[in-house]
Amino acid sequence: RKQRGFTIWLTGLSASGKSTVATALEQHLLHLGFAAYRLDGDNVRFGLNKDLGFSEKDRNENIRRIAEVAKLFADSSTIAITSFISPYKADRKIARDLHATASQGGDDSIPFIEAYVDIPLEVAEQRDPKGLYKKARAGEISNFTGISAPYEAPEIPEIHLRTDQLSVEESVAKIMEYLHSQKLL
Ligand code: GGZ
Repeated sequence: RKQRGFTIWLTGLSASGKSTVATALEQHLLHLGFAAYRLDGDNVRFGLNKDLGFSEKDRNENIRRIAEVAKLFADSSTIAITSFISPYKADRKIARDLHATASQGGDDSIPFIEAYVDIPLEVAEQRDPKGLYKKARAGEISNFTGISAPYEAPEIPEIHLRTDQLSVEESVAKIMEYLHSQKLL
């Protein structure tokens, strides 16, 4: 049977490990011969979404566009892996509902898998690889997620990754287990 596309939607705080897990998962899938493509800040926020900042409204639009693009990739039988904070529950629901809507000509919905990349805020703040939490605490960055802007954690994500307790390989293995259990691979 031909591989079906789907979207793996990673959500979590800055410095939670989203990009690291997304990159490792993409590599793993590519090595197995699956078509996979990662959408992240580097290839979306500097291009398609370079007109958007970090206000609530701009984040709403950021996530809406990313969801549309992920759906297009998935519709082309690629495994789309998105790696954005996506802090608002309502936005993640919009992304999910969009995938549930039948695609052009098809009657099938596209699977949408939410993976919560979960670490305590304190750990993210200790990691602070780019010094952004420090700047946010000092008031040099406004609307910073977890400090001066909300992060609404998923209540029932398909996959829950405690990345402060799991290695990158263990996180990838946990995602792979889920995908196999759902017969997505
Ligand atoms: C949160 C910010 C902010 C503010 C810049 N709040 O750790 P990073 O640097 O590499 O990842 C963060 C990234 C978040 O962009 P997203 O597109 O994922 O956010 S959202 O889904 O909420 O639209 C961080 C950097 O951008 N960054 N300012 N104020 N993160």
